[in-house]
Amino acid sequence: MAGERIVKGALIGCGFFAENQMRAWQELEGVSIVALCDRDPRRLAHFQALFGIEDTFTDAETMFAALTGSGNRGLDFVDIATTTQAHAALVPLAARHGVDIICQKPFAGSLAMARRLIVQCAENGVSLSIHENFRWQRAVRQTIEVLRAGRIGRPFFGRISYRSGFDVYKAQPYLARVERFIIEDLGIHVLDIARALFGEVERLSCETARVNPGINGEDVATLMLHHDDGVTAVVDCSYATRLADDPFPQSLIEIDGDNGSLRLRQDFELEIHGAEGGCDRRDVRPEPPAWSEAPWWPIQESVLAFQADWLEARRHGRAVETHGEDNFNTLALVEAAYRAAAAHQSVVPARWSR
Ligand code: NAD
Ligand code: 89Y
Repeated sequence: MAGERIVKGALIGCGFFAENQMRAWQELEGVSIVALCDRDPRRLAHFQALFGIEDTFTDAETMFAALTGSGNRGLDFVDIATTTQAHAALVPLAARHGVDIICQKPFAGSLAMARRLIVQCAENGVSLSIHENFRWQRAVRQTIEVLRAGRIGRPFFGRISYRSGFDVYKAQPYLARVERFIIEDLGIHVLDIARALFGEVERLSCETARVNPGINGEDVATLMLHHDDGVTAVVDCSYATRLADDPFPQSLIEIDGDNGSLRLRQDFELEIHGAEGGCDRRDVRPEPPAWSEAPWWPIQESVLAFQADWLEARRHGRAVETHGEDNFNTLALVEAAYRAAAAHQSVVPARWSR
């Protein structure tokens, strides 16, 4: 890395989750966030003080004009950490200014908008990466790697379960107001894990419920996926589950294959059961960064891992796993889940094609 040019980025959206992204950028070598943007001057000032970054803007257009183009200070990428409503304006703006783009989930707000933004990035020759971090949690990643290495043969059944009663509305009050809650906010990550494990989905069905009367959307969802390769997977999510030992924010995973089974348990133990009996047990607990705080360890660790991979991918001229086109297929599962829940029927999800 010695002698390599520092990659310069700007962060748009100085909110709750962006703090993790900023801490991760500051921990990584060879990258520097040189400017901050938030339309709320108080949040901007808070981040400026917290991270010691001088250049701040309340308007993204002004920021790009100041930092890009000939004779300017230079910008390689933008990290968009706003909520979804801002993507439709910010992604094309960044693409027009020729900078690579990282954008938070849930991307774009609709499949039609996602398609438009993906095409605009391609036409402007900039990369689009979606900050889809759950598949980068150490426990989840190790499960993916053991499966991909063929340790249990061909999988035929999976269950990815995320059940908690953690008060997510405290730090993210907008989650109580949205009409679409758990599938779009959280299920999207779990569906992305399902794709990372078992590939694309041919059809799915879904049932939802709202248990908490104080919110507008669904806080429970149970999905059944039929994957192209024949795997049947159950994805179940809940923010209405009361447990003395709440696993937030862990995804627990069960996979049965024709040559063994995997079990990712709540105590961060990954069991690899062989066809001949016997079981290897791996400790896959998070190795969280120093700035990480309970219970967010697995997520904060995965933010650092995702951003480290993005940087590595950029150095080697490859795309990250969750590039725009890839994430379109995760978004398509979210859309299909809401359609399936409304119709009480199984639905064939859309799939990316040009
Ligand atoms: P937030 O409301 O706390 O922060 C968003 C910030 O963006 C606000 O400060 C707002 O003023 C700013 N903003 C909005 N539009 C803007 C614009 N056009 N220009 C400049 N600034 C603008 O939200 P949050 O809880 O931090 O969530 C942000 C995103 O992160 C959401 O999409 C959420 O789903 C996602 N998120 C992801 C994870 C994960 O693990 N990947 C976890 C939590 C949240
Ligand atoms: O917004 C959500 C996410 O992406 O991960 C967990 C979360 O913060 C609450 O569901």
